[in-house]
Amino acid sequence: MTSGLEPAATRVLVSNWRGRYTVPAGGLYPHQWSWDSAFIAIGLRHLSPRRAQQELDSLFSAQWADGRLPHIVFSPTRNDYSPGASFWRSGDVAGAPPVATSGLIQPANHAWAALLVHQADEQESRRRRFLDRAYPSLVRWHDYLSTRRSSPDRLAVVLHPWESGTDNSPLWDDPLSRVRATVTEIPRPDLEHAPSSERPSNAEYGKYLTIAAAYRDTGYDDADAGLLFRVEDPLSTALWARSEFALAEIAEQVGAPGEHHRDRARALTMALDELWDGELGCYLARDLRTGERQRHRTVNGLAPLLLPDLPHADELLATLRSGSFALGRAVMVPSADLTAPTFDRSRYWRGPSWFNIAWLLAMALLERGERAAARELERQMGRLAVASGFAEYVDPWTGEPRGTLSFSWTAALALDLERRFRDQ
Ligand code: 2M8
Repeated sequence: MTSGLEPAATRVLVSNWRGRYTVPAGGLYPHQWSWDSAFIAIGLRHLSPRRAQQELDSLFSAQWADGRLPHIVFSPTRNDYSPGASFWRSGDVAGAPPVATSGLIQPANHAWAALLVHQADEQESRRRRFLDRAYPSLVRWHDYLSTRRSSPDRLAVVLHPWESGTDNSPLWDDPLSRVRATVTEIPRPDLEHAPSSERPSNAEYGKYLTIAAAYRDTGYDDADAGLLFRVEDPLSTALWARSEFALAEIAEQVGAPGEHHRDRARALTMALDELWDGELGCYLARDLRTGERQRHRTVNGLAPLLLPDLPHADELLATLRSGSFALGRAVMVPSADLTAPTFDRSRYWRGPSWFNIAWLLAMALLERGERAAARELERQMGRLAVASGFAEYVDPWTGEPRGTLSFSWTAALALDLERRFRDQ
């Protein structure tokens, strides 16, 4: 057990709480983010199951009529984040909620989070009818993914690097190289909260805004043939599959049939084979505009370890332990291949180690019977979370803090993992 973790993590989560949801960080990210909220709820459930429910309820209340859960739900009181509500113009779209949101999505970890929140206090969850409310939202969300965001090979598709959650991963370099930035005004309020060497570049931001504006200008039409970015992502596919397994359990809790969710989860697991690269020993992303696989080992490609009956699990575990990710030797798990020319130890999703990824891989290792390795990740997460001031990410060799501090999912997930080991 890391001394001081629980009170310090609690302070972060309390100070980032905004009455119905938690901001990822007070300065850099002053709104509600989709996959952050799910990770945050997983930790918050230990402190207040009720707040954890509210966190997810708040996100679900911003669901679009087509079923999408937006990647950002904007606070009306803050306009110091870019691109903000006036860029996304969700109010112009039929079927968008009354509150301003972005039109993008993020990886689907929500059903998994909802199940864990329910399990934290089943009585309180039943009393407040939490799953009865969450279930229909989650069904519509997963139906949106399956009807609007599946590739012909039935893999999860991202229409923007921001949708992957791993914004400037090397996986997106080649698809981005084909995008000509037409947006020239690039506000960077983020650089007031983190050094530019730890954030995506201006060139990347120009392309991010161009791709987002093109999508917005179609009225957020997922099927539009002119969209500038369309890529199959193994992380989004793996989290969606994992959440389908959870949704099967939620369905059964509310008296609905669950088997078709399990079938979908198994189908997604099988579909991932399209992205397997035996030579690199990792799952890859594939650009649907060119058909090219993106030959980079990244944590996106390790995420399928979360799925049962994964055909290449042993090879993937070997990759995790190899020099590329150096499990047990590096600090937590570097976000990208330590040996690749694209590796950058400070810059966001191109090398630094992130706490949500360490948590996901610790879950996978635990479930695969690799308890000692999971335990080591738990120890590192607890120690580094406190020592770094709950950094957003850390240097993968020294553990030095990078990005912003007092970051909510760092606090939530370090706390969750510690509780799991403590309670066993
Ligand atoms: C980062 O992404 C946002 C855009 O969505 C940004 O850079 O401004 C990513 O790390 C993403 O995964 C995360 O959800 C978000 C908020 O923590 O920040």
